[in-house]
Amino acid sequence: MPGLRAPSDYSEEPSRHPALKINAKAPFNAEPPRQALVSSYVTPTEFFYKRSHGPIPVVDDIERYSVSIKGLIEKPKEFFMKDILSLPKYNVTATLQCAAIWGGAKLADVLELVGIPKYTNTTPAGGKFVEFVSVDRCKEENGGPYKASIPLSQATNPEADVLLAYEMNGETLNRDHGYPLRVVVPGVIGARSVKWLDSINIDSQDCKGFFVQKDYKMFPPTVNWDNIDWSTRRPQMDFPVQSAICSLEDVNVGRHGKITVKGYAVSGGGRGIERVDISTDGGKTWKEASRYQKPGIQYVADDEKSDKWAWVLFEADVDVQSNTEIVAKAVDIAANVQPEKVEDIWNLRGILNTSWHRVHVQVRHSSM
Ligand SMILES: Nc1nc2c(c(=O)[nH]1)N[C@H]1C(S)=C(S)[C@@H](COP(=O)(O)O)O[C@H]1N2
Ligand SMILES: [Mo]
Repeated sequence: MPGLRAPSDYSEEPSRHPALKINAKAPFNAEPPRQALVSSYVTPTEFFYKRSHGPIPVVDDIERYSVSIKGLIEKPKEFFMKDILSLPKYNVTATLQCAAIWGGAKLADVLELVGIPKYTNTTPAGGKFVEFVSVDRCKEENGGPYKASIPLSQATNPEADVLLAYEMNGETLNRDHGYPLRVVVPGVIGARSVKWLDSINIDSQDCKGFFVQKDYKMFPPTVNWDNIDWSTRRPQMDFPVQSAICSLEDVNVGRHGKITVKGYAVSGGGRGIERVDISTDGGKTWKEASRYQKPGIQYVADDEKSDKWAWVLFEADVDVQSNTEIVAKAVDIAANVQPEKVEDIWNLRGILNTSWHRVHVQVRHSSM
C-alpha cells in the first residue's frame, strides 16, 4: 500500500462546513460566505476556500509517504515526512485568495539538500524550473495528476518564502488543503501551490501540464475560442491588486444613516496595499479606508512588522442617505490600481476580474 493514494471516485471525500457556498461538488470547489472573510484576519480553516480538480487523496500510511526530488540535479533524493520535519520550521502568513498561516520547511532549504545552493537560477545540468507533481486524478490532465512549476530562482530564494507546508493555522494540514504536504508559493495565484505533493522535478522548461500551459493565462480581447494560441502567452504567476467589500451583500436594503464598510485588499508579488478607497456615489468621490492586519494597529505597507504576503482588512464608516452604489478600489505600493470596469480587462477565460467591487444599497425611509 503506498503512502498517498488517489481515489478514483468521490466516495472518500472529507466532511466540510455546511456554511460553505458550493460552486461544484465533484471536484469540490467552494467558498465561504463573504462575511466570514472579515470576521478575522486569518481565515478559519473550515471557511478557507477549497479548490480541487479531482477526488481528494488519502494517506494510508504516513510512515511510507515520501517526496522524491529528481531531474536535472546531481543528487536526486527521497524525503520522508521526518526529513521535512527535521528542517527549520517557518510560519508564513500568506493569502491564497483567503489568508492562512502556513507552517513548513522552506523549499530553498530542501533544495540545498539535493545540491542546489540558495539563489540559483540554473543548475549545472541546465535546470531552470521546479515542477511540483501531485497524485490526484484530474480530467484536465486526462486522469493524471495536477502539476505546476515555478522558476528555480524563486524556489531557491529564501526571501520568496516558498514553503513545503504541513501545517495550516497551527494545525496539521487537512485533506482538503493538501495533507500531508503541499507547496505554498506566496504572492502567486493559488494554482501554483500544489497540494498532496508527490514529487519535485528540476527541469529546463516550465511544466507542460494543462494548468500551466492552458487555463491560467490572460488573453487580449481579440482572442476567442476559434483563434486562441495558448503558446503565445505566459502562465499567470503574481496575482493583480484586488479588493472586495465583505460586510455587505450585493444588494442591501436598510435604513438610511451610517454603514460600516469592511473588506479585504491584497496584491501579488509581496506588494503591500498602499490605499483602499471607498465611494458611496458609484465612484465619483472617494474616502480612504483604514487598513489593518492586527486589530487596532494601523497597517503600514513594507513595514517589517506587517505580513508581506497577506491581505489587509479595511474598514470605513460611510453615511448613506439615498439609494446608491458603494465601491471599493485598492492601490498597491507600485501604484497599480484596480480597473474600473470588467469590460477593460475582459478575457475569454474569464479570469483575473479585479475590477472595482460594487454593492448596492437601497434605503428604506421610515414614515413620519
Ligand atoms: N494537487 C492539486 N493541487 C492544487 C489544485 C488541485 O486541484 N490539485 N488546485 C490548485 C488551485 S487552482 C488552487 S486555487 C489552490 C486551492 O487551494 P485550497 O483548496 O487549499 O484553497 O490549490 C491549487 N493546488
Ligand atoms: Mo485556482
